[in-house]
Amino acid sequence: MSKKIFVTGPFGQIGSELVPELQERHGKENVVALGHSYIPEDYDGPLEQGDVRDEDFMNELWEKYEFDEVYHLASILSATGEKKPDLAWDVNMDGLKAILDLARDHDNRVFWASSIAVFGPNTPMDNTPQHTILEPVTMYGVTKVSGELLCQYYHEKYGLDVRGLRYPGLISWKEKPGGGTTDYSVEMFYKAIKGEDYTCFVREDTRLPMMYMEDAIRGTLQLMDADDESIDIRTSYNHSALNFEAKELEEEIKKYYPDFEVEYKPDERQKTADSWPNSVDDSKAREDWDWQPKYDLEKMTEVMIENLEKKLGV
Ligand code: AKB
Repeated sequence: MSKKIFVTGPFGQIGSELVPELQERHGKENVVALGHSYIPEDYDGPLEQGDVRDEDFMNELWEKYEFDEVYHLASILSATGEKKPDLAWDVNMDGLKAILDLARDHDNRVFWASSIAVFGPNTPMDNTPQHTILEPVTMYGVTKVSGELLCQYYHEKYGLDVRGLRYPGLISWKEKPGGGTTDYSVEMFYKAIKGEDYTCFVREDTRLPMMYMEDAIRGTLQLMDADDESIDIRTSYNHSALNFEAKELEEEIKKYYPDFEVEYKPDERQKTADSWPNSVDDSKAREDWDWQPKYDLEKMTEVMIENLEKKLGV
């Protein structure tokens, strides 16, 4: 059955691939996108422009559309958050609180994007468990841990059906990521395909959990489709697919572009990368709602190159 859906951050890396799937399921007219600064010229569907933190504006939207479900994706990511910590706190926390309040008052279901940024240097680095030490060292991570607890609180206190995923670094060709620590994994593809060398901002032995976007979107919809009784994590689920060292990605890309050269020059983002796990245990997601990734490093590299070559006209 069609639902009225509201999406924040609809034109970001995740939103640009999730919105078409939601439009497919519920009909274009039923998916309302909340644009902020960047709006693609060819966007086709109901569109509003404003700030989630503007209470009057948001109340008007709820009156106008009578939403059933919210996908709250808008967020300042880790690297931008380190440059602008106050902004990251305001956008990530006030934005989430505003959405949770509206959803509670209108009996909506909510999806919220958390991240591996909830983990920190004291967290076990390998196969990081679902329930573990959460002591992040970035403002982004602080907002994600606080946000997870807030979601759980709204579920316990008000019965709000809120669900979330701790996304790893997401790799996609449709829309570039912006302001994250894992952005190098996407940048490397663009440079190789354009025939340019790449200066990577983390060390070559930096290993991080990553995921191809198609897996991330499938996981998101699968989580939202799951029966209420099978969901027993209301903070956010560990969500995992693959992990690699930066050098391993370079080598995989070199199978297609043997002349591709990468120089490793770590900058301040290395500290954030070092504080995140090498790999994440997502067995809870697998048990509760049958999560199963499809893309490994080889397959992801193949489809990234195939699609980016088309996109860039190579
Ligand atoms: C970032 O690098 O900030 C994001 C994330 C892992 O949440 N891609």
